[in-house]
Formats: sequence, C-alpha cells, structure tokens
Amino acid sequence: MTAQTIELESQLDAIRQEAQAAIADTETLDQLEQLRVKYLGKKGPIPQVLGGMGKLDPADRPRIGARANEVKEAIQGDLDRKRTALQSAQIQARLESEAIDVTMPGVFRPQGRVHPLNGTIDQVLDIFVGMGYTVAEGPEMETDYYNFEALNFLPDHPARDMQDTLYLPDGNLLRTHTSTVQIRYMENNDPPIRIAVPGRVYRRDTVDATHSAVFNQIEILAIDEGLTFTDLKGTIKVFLQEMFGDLPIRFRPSFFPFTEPSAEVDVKWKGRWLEILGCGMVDPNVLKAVGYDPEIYTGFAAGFGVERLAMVMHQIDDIRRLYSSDLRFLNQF
Ligand code: 2U9
Repeated sequence: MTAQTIELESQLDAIRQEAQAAIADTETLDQLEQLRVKYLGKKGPIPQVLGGMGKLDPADRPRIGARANEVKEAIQGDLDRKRTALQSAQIQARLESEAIDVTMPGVFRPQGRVHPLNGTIDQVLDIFVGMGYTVAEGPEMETDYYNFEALNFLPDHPARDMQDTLYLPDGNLLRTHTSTVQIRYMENNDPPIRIAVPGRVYRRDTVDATHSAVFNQIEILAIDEGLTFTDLKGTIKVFLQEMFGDLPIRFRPSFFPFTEPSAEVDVKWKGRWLEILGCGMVDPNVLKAVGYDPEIYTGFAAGFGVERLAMVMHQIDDIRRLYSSDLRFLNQF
C-alpha cells in the first residue's frame, strides 16, 4: 500500500468523522438537508477524493472505491437515522404542546334562568293554551281608534282619564292595554275566537312601589254563539285554580267601557282578599265596531297586570325590583 493510498483512506475517514459529528449536532430538518447536500452532493468531498485515484497504484483503487462507498453509506445511514429522530421529536413536541389536561377545572359560566315576569307570562299562557286559546300579539304604537274608539271609550268619557298615555307627534299613541290586538284580530278573523294576548303597555302614571308607566298585561278574549257569564266564571275559576290552587274566589261588580256587565275577581289567600283580575261580557258596541252581529255572537274577556300577579305569587314588595336586573333579587327565582 502506498503512502497516497493511506492518505486517501485517512481523508475518507476524516470526512466520515466530520459528517458524523455535524449530523449529531443538527437540530432541524432544514440543517440536515443542508448537510446531505454538503457531504453527499455532486460537489461534495467524496467525489473530490475519488478524483485523486488516478495517482494510485491500480491494485489499490478497488480498495479506495469500496472504502468511499462504505463512507457514503455510513453518512447516508446517519442522515436517515437523524431524520427519523428529528421527525419523531417534532411530532412529540406537537403532541405535548397540543395536549389537553382533562383534569383542569373548566371555565365557569353561571347558569341563566327565566325572569320572574317571563316565568309568570309562560305559566299563564300555558294554562290558556291548555284550554284551547291561541296566543296573539300586536304593535305597541297604536291609533286612537284601536286603543279607545273601537273599545267603546267615547271621545270625552272620563274613562279615558284613567288611561292617559304618551302621545307621539304624528297623533299616534303608546297603547294603554293589549285590547288593541283583540280588535285587530277580530277584524281579520271570523268567530269562534279564543285568544290570549300578552304584551307591554304604557300609562301616564307616577312610578312608585305598585305603579310603573310601562308594564305587562295578559288579556283573553272568547267570542262564539251562546257564550254566557257562566262560561266566563268557569274559565276564570279553572285559570285561578291552576295558578293558585283551590283557594276561595269572589266576583265583585265593576266598570270597564269594553265589557258589560264587568267584574273584578279576588282570591282569598292567608286570610286576605287579593285583587287579581278584571273581566266581563264583551260590550255589544265593541262587537259592532268589528262587524260582528251582537244578536248572534256573545263573548267574554279578562285582563290582568303581569307584574301585579308576579308580585302576589312571589310576595315581591316593590314593582321596581322586577326591572332592576339585580342578580341578588333575580337569583331567588
Ligand atoms: C276586547 C273586549 C274586551 C279586556 C279586559 C279587563 C277587564 C281588566 C285591567 C286589569 C288590571 C288591566 O292591567 S290592568 O290595568 N283589565 O280589568 N280587561 S276585561 O277586555 C276586552 C278586551 C278586548 C275586544
């Protein structure tokens, strides 16, 4: 073996060692690819060494060729192993960074609940829907005709004073009761009719513990052939029984422009009579206003304030609590 052969062999060993160390130090797949090009590319050190083979004793050439191949394969083997190692480290790092700790406490989201006013509305409507009524709704801005005239409020009748309201610049007004919806419904539907109407209403009222200038009502209306005051009493009795249980009730005579006769209904609870609702037989003038023949059709209606009902049922002392959004109050329901 000549000194030149020994020199080339040691050059190949040096390349192998340098490449091995460089590959071991690599931290990324990009760097690794650069090393592959550097050590195994066409312009790499091995072809250069092989270029010097011409000066060798021909008998030594196969030995150097074989050695060059060994070094190439060893470097290729190092590159492959390193690539696999870097790839699995990458996957492992991703798995770790994206891991979910199922034992960590969740984000606390407080449970919402139904507002006592909406709860009361739902309860009432459920009872009437159970008796075959349909829920109807309508606009809060109204005309004098739907709010007063069609409901038999004469132009200068003192009953209008009790329901003074907010008038808009264009002559419209904010409805003082949901009865406007029954008029609209009757204009568009033929009897028999059974509807329950929930909604917001407005009055010119000074706010105190029991009054609000904006409040909610529910009214019912039934029109058919042959309906009598007995049907009204039976309907009210069933409703109050479902709402309050089997407590004593009483009807007291009253006056509303849109019903004749009219009554107010009280429930006896803990030794006291609580005023709950107003009702009556629909005035023939109201039936005429919507084009129903009062000789054929009769009907009854009832109405109450939702806030007042909720206050009685939940023993709430001030109507303003229902509008305050105070969670210390609302969380009790
Ligand atoms: C039509 C005909 C008749 C609805 C009725 C009452 C009696 C009543 C008040 C109770 C307290 C309203 O919230 S409150 O101020 N309502 O007492 N409402 S009869 O009668 C009607 C409705 C529509 C077409």
